[in-house]
Amino acid sequence: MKILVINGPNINMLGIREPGIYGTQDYMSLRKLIEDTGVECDINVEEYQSNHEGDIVDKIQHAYGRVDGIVINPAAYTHTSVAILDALKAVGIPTVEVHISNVSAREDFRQISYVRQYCVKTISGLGIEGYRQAILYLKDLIEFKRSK
Ligand code: CA2
Repeated sequence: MKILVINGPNINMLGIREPGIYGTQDYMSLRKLIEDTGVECDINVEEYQSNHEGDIVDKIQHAYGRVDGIVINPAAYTHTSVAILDALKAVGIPTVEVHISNVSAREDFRQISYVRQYCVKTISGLGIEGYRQAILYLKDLIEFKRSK
C-alpha cells in the first residue's frame, strides 16, 4: 500500500512564526511524524511539499495508478484552487484533507475549501497529529475496499 502526503505553500515554514495558530513543531517534526506513521502501519508513505500550484497538480497526476491514497493539506490553495480539485477528481484516488489549524474558527476567506467536495474526510485543528489520523483512516478505508 502506498500513501502520498502532499503539503502546499509555506508548510515548510512551520514552527518559525505563528505558534499560537500552527503550534511549535517545525516542518522536520511533521516529516518525522509522517515517516514514523508509515513505519508503525507498515505502509509506504511519501511526503511532498511545494509552494507551486502547478507542481502540486503534476504530483497528483503522477500518482495515478501508483498511489492508493492521498493526504493533502493544500494550505492557502485550499481556499482558491479549482485546479487541485480537478486533479484529484481526475485521478480518482481516495483523499483526506488535513489542516493543522482549526480553519472553521478563522477568517471568512478560509471557510471555503475547494478540495473538500472531493475528499472522503476532513481533519482540522488537531495540529500535526491530524496527518497521523489521516494516514490511519486511509489505511483502514483502503483495506476495507480491498476486502470487498
Ligand atoms: O491550518 C492549515 O493547515 C492551513 O492549511 C495552513 C495554511 C493556511 O493558509 C490555511 O488557511 C490553513 C498556512 C500554511 C503555513 O503558513 C505559515 C504561516 C506562518 C508561519 C508558518 C507557516
